[in-house]
Amino acid sequence: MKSNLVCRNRETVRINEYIHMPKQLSPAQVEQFWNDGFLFPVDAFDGVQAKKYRNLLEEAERDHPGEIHAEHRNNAHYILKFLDEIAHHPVILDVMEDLLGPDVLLTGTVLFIKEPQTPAFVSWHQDSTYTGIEPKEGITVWVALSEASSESGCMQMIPESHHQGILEHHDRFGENNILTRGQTIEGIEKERAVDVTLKPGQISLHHVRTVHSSTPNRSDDRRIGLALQSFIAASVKQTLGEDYALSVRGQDPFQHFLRARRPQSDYEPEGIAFREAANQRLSDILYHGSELKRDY
Ligand SMILES: O=C(O)CCC(=O)C(=O)O
Repeated sequence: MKSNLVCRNRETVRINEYIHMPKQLSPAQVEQFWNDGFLFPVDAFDGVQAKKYRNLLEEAERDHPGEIHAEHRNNAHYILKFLDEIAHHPVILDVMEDLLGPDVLLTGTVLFIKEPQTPAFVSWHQDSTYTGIEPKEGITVWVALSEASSESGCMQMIPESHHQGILEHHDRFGENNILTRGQTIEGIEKERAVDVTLKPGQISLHHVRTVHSSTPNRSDDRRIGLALQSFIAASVKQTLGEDYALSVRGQDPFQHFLRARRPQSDYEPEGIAFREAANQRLSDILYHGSELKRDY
């Protein structure tokens, strides 16, 4: 089963390569992604543009703290046009098409912000453990809006860990653990971990079964990332109720997800209401079977 999945991925890539060359990645990068389960850095936009996006985000945090803050971090791209623009960035979508094929959906976004010199961390986990997607195939793109370094608490990945199925996770709900359930895989060989360092405007990609984590921010700047979480091929299903997704590239011939709404302007009432509805569905999915529940 495990090797079938892997072979199928590689086969899919080879078929894509045969029909058309990758649009953005080199064939070596495509191979590296499927072998390792992650790839970085890829340049999406330059540092000047990244600073503009960061300024817009910090303006939103300052002027609309009820909408954008650490506990209200999910799916802000449904109410802010610049986040919707990042989610539809042509370089990012070309990269997703290179890896997932012509029909691509995006199921959501999460703002992962760690304040300077704070203990917030993310425990070792696989993204698709509680998301209900089947098969557990897809890619998270993490967009750096500030420097992600070893000091500022960048993500760490375990190479080739996506070749396994879902490992056992224990819900820890740790105080400084900013993952929803504080879900944790024990016994990771940390010496094999690779630091995913990024400059503002660069992205990393990881498979939704790749084991990863991140440590506290010990730097004097904020560590700001937008996780596009996750991109899936249109054939992937949601098995824990119904969820929304954006059709971001190609067609959506299967319609396994409800069609999400894009913002026409920032903070429009329809957008705010839609985000609340989407976040409620997301919360029902992520906390399925859990006795405890957090606000994010
Ligand atoms: O931003 C972080 O530190 C962790 C993000 C993460 O786990 C993810 O994007 O899947």
